[in-house]
Amino acid sequence: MHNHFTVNDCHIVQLKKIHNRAGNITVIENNTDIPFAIKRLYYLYDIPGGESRGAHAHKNLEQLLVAASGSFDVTLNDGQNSKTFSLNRPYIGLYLRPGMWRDIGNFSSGAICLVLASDFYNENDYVRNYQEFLKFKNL
Ligand code: T46
Repeated sequence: MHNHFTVNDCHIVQLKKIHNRAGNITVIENNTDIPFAIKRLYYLYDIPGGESRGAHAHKNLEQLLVAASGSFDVTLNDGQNSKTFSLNRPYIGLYLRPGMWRDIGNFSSGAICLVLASDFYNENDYVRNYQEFLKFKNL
């Protein structure tokens, strides 16, 4: 059970940017550019102004979040400390360890939150109640 990580174990990942006169490409390869193998990719988009997402933690899932377009803020909470990261470049990722309560908000108009995940969708991997989250963290 991955319940021991803290917000300080989550960090920004600078992704490769290949530039030419026609624009940029950013590449993310399994286990090379990020520390896990990708099993799933999904993206959040058309987020109405003022809305926020998240408000849950994952027990085992590792993720990389990227603002593929626009910007948003990710607030992580490990039960004791919290940290906010502003994502606003398609070549900057945020690596999330398992066991992080997250709130994602302050989405700019047209923002796209790209998520690379280490596993398939599994509702049993979610902790959606904050009191249960604190129990999961042994707090
Ligand atoms: C996170 C943020 C950035 C599926 O059926 N399959 C999937 O792979 C996913 C991710 C979701 N769903 C269904 C489950 C729910 O009925 O879509 C609905 C919304 O999912 P969720 O509550 O996970 O949505 P968000 O946007 O609050 O959170 C998601 C990720 O789950 C989460 O890990 O960090 O995006």
